[in-house]
Parts: sequence; C-alpha cells; structure tokens
Amino acid sequence: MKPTTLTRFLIEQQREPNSACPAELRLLIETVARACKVIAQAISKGALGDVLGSLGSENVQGEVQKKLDVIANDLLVDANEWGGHLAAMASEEMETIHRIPGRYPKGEYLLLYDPIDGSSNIDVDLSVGTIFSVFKAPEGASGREVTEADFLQKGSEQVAAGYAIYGPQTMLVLTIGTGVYEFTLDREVGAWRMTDGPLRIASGNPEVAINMARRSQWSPGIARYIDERVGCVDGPLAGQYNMRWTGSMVADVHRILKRGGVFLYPSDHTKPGKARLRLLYEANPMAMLIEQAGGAATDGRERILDVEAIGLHQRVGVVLGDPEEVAKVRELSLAMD
Ligand code: AHM
Ligand code: MG
Repeated sequence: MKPTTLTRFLIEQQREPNSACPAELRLLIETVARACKVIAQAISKGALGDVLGSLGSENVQGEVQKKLDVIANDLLVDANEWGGHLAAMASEEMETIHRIPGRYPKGEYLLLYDPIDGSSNIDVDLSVGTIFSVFKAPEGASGREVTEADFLQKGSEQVAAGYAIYGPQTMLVLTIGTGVYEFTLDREVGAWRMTDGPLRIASGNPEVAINMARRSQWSPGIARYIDERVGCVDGPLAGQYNMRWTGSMVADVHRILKRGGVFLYPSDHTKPGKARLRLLYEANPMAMLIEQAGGAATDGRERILDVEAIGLHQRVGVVLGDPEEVAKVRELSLAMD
C-alpha cells in the first residue's frame, strides 16, 4: 500500500466531524510544507549553492545570522504572505511581526517560526530544522491592524505545530491536536508521504540530552538529576544512562519522539529570566508535539503550554520528553531549588 500523502491526510482530517483542520488551516500547513521543500533544496546544495557561512549581520537577539537563516526566513515570508490564510507572521529572524501587505487578502491565522533551528550545525553538515507554530488571531483582529500583542497567547491555544528536519532524510512532523504524524519527503515526486504516526514517546529509554558545558548555570535540582544519571555521583542510576546532544533542538526532539528519553535546556539559575530557547517559536510548538505524543514539557516545574507570553522573543527553560523523567526533574527542582 502506498503511504498517505500530507495533502490526503489533511483533506481527510478536514472531513472529520468537528474537524481540527478547516480548509484555511490546511492551506496554511501545505504552504509551510512547500516552503520547507525549497529550504531543504537550498540546504542540500550547500557550498555548491553558495548558501553556507555567515552574513555578518545580527538578528534582534544579537546572534550572528547565517546566510541560510536569512534565505529560509525570506522563503517562508514569500510563501505565506499572498495566500490569504494569514493575518500576520513572526520569526526568530525578524525583530517585530510581519503584517500581510495591503495588496493581499488577510486570513485568520498567525504563524510563528524559527526558519533554521540549530544554525551552528549548517556549515558542518549536521541536521537542522524549521520549527513552526500556528495560533488563531484574536476575535476582531481582521477588522484592524494586527499587533505584537495578538501573538502573546499561551501555547495551549496553538491550533497546529510542527517542524521540518533536514537530516539524512527530510521529514515533516506535524500535529493539529489529533496526534503527531511524520511525513518523509519523496524527492522524486516532490510529495510528503506519511511514514509514521501517531507517534508515542517510548517510556524508560535512559537517554539524556543536555549541554554539559552550561553546568555552572544549572539549579541544584537540575544538577542533581544529571549527576545521578550521567555525572560522577555513585548510586543506583550511575552508569545506567547514555547522553546525546546534537546542538539542534529539532534533531534532539525528533530522537525523543522516535525512541524516548529526555531533553533539557534549563534556564540560567545564576541570572533570573535568562534562558536559551524561545517560548513562542521553539518551546511552545515542541511542547505541543511532545504532549500530543504522550510526553511532558515543562520549564523545569510548570507546563510550557501554560506559560504566560509577555514578549515575542521571550525565552524559557525547557525540560521535555518521557513524562516519568520530566516528573523526576520537577520533583528534584521543587525539593532543592
Ligand atoms: P538557533 O535557533 O539560533 O539555532 O538556537 C537554538 C539551538 C537549539 O536548536 C539547540 O538546542 C540549542 O540552540 C543549542 O545551544 P548550545 O549551542 O548552547 O548547545
Ligand atoms: Mg532555534
């Protein structure tokens, strides 16, 4: 049997009673997926396409922009602004929101994305990805100018979330709130074909993903959790766990969705409010995917999807994956921090 395509999957979801996928959302997801194909094409050309290296510019967060950060951002803007399904969009690479130009019709959705997640891996041919999140614009936004405040919704309000991963295979992993599905890009025909789903996070896989170089910034609870498993503390768990860290959240989350384990990028305990990952276009969409696959996603203590959004580029600590491991982190954090 031929695997279902993304298009067919979405149309069938649209036909469900009380569908989570109205036609406009389907068009939006297909547009993002199409842009990801073009991004995949650019990435795969590498030096031959003159897309590697840095631009010398910085984004709003003071990070040096890679050529591909900007190429992918522009591709997503160009693909999404004319279709009539969006009210506005926002990205890691744009200081403020991108409103739909007056010459195009406006739709009812808000799109947020990280065009290239794991940028530091681009030039060394390791996996990178595109992460996206979709909200509905608040009631009444269609009759006025969309503002940044319209994007400051809780993650639990997301109507869709997903990522494309540009690895040995190019894949799209998607949820519209009805489970998590994986599609592999069939390059010969240009179609996304379903290759797995609904995904369920395996329990009990002793694999931890964390950047050990940030140890001095961890809270005592996080340090204890790691030390007991992969550190130098003797105890029943010593030697039982393995560690993986790719430097691409997309790749680490993909591994967790496929075979379990836990991912941690905690906030900086020494500097209140400081963290690495962004809430609206990194933590929220990954949290929705992880929860939809039976996992848990917290900032160490509280559910990410309940975190109040106060800024477009707000950062947050992230602990996600196997719900039992996430619960252990929470327990230690509550007891020790
Ligand atoms: P980016 O979107 O600018 O690439 O940053 C996010 C990435 C995540 O993919 C990854 O988990 C993390 O940053 C790696 O950070 P570090 O270099 O501190 O290990
Ligand atoms: Mg990122």
